[in-house]
Amino acid sequence: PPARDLAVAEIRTTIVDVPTVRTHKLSQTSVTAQSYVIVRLRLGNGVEGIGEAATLGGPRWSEESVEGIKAVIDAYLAPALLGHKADRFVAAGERLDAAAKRNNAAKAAIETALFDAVGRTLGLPVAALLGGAVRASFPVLWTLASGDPDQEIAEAEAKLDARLHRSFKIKIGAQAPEADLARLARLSRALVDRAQLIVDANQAWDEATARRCLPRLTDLGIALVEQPLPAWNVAGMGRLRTRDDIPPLLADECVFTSHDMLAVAQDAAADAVSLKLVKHGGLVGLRKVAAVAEAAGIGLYGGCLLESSVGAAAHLQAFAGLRDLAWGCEHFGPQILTDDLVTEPLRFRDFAVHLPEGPGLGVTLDPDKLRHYARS
Ligand code: MUC
Ligand code: MG
Repeated sequence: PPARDLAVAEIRTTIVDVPTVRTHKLSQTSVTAQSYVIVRLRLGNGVEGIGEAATLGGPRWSEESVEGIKAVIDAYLAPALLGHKADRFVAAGERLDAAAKRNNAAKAAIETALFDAVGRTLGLPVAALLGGAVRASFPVLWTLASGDPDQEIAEAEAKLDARLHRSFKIKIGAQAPEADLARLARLSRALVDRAQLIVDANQAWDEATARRCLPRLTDLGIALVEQPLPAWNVAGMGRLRTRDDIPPLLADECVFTSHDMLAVAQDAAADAVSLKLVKHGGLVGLRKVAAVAEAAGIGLYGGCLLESSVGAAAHLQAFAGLRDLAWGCEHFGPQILTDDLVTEPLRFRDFAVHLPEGPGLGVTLDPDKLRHYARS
């Protein structure tokens, strides 16, 4: 029957720019709008699936930009999947890898759209296609990243009062270590009794700086430190972890592939890993990285790249099936945008973000919003 025609018939890509409610500053860049590539993938049965590739400040957080992602999908990845049966996810991954090296965010957006389209066809959530959900809500943190501690304390207070977030990730590395330590001391004094505080250096420190500053973060009550060293210095992260006066370490930019994850495990270089579709090339890849981490006793953290509700829903569908998401998640992205791209945004309540219900990703693209934010 035509409803079962799962062949990929058409793949369309659109670059969108959505303003953020405030400037978001990290070590290597600063953004006032988030840019995504939205993928719409139509099957032979007429069902459309959607996916999103997020970036952060152009090709600065990683090497992919929305312009590059769109070009690679249009010229190489989409042609490789036309006619392919959408429910053959692993075979689709092989085709995408044969068509282009790396380009993980681009591949993740297409693979997400495959999962959404198949889920919609079968009337099943994507989580069910991945083995089934073990949770429907996720503790979610908020990132403080204006760089102005007065503003940051006020922002955190508002989030606490609204019962939206009680864990905060502070972005450091845009200024000298001593200035960041002074800022962190202020934030810790104001918040540490009522909230969990973690820090993300986005690779800003060298090993000597990390050796000097990390014990001070322990004194300030910082619960976790993300990617203090450059992504290449996995051995350095391992050396830092032999000390007992530093907070636990979270691997982010040093883990893209499952091979990267294995190297981090072999060097005992992290206590936890941040899982992101843009790094792992899709939901299948994310589950592979998670499996290697689990095998090594490394905790799982649900990472983000400030996705809209489209990309955030895809992550939640994948996170829903992980046995233990010890460190919660950070899919606050929809809340930092001035507007969303879906008809019904994700629900944030009681310090958690909730798995949307319904088939596929559980969210529906709003065509008017897509048109409005599309780059001309
Ligand atoms: C990153 O490096 O973790 C995620 C949250 C945030 O504020 O920045 C991103 C990227
Ligand atoms: Mg990070």
